Amino acid sequence: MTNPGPDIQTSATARWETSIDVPTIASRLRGCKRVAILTHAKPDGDAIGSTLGLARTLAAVGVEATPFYLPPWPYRFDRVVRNTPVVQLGADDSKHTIPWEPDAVVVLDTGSWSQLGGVEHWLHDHHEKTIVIDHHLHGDGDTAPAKLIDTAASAASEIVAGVSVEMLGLESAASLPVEIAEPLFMGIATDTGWFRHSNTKPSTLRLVADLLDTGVEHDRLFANIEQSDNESRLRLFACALSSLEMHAGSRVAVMSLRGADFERTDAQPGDSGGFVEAPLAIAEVRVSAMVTETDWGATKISLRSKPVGDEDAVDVNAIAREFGGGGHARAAGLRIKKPFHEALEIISKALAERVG
Ligand SMILES: [Mn+2]
Repeated sequence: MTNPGPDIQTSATARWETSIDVPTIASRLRGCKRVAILTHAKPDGDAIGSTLGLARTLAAVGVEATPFYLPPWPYRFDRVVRNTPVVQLGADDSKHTIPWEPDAVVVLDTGSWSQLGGVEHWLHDHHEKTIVIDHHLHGDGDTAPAKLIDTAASAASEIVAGVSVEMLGLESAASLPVEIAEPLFMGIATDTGWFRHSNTKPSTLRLVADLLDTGVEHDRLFANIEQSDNESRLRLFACALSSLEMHAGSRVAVMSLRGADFERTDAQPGDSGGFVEAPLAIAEVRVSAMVTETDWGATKISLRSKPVGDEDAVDVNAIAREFGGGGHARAAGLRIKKPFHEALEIISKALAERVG
């Protein structure tokens, strides 16, 4: 941190806990002229869905709001953006600046400095104006004085749905305009694995039913988002599958991708997203890891887990945190600042020890 401010580490607001409620957020944002909306680097469906949903809600009440996205941008979400003005920040500039002075800054779907790298210095300068809305178990409390953290929410989009209903003075999400409901549905659908993961609660499905009432075309969204791969991605998937190694009596599955695999298949860095789920299809597998070589001197690792028989799912968030990463109990990620082969050995050994 460059400028944490006086006593920020010891003050109550520096803890990762809620310090603002939905009505207060709604009234604060309603009083703004311009709002900057940020989310984590490499935005996923929930990051994009929650930011678009909030931006369109603010636009509906006459507040100018722009989402800014740290790279890389996942092309499969292009259609959902429609005509909402968004800014994709460039990849080559590690220190980004929002080109105008906002009255408030809202950070969605993260509250971790490690996921906000490109805008960290700018956020430090706008600390007092920042509101974090997130559903992750862990984050950095000093990212904002105002935080709304609901770890029971399936997605940040679920929390934003409440903010939208409040801001528009509606009785329920069933009355939202469809252009607001659509990205929020997308955020919840993608963060729950299309309503399969453990974060799918009865309350999630009730909200989703309300969002569908607005006219969201869920089958078209599914096709646009999940069935829009290019050929390179499928060929890269073949590379990942053929790299599969099993450890700890088939309780741990590890796949890996080298830089050369991306070159050979003409795939882009973001193209391996979701591959890590595939080995969970094997009955015995408790934990699946996807180990990816990068060209920036570190090795990227995604972890997933599932319950098997009467055994609970392994807490992969706890394992990721040992290496400075994090995420959710069944979906987490980390980086090891070692060359590929070394990192592959370290994580394979660590998983075999903890899951074996
Ligand atoms: Mn999320």
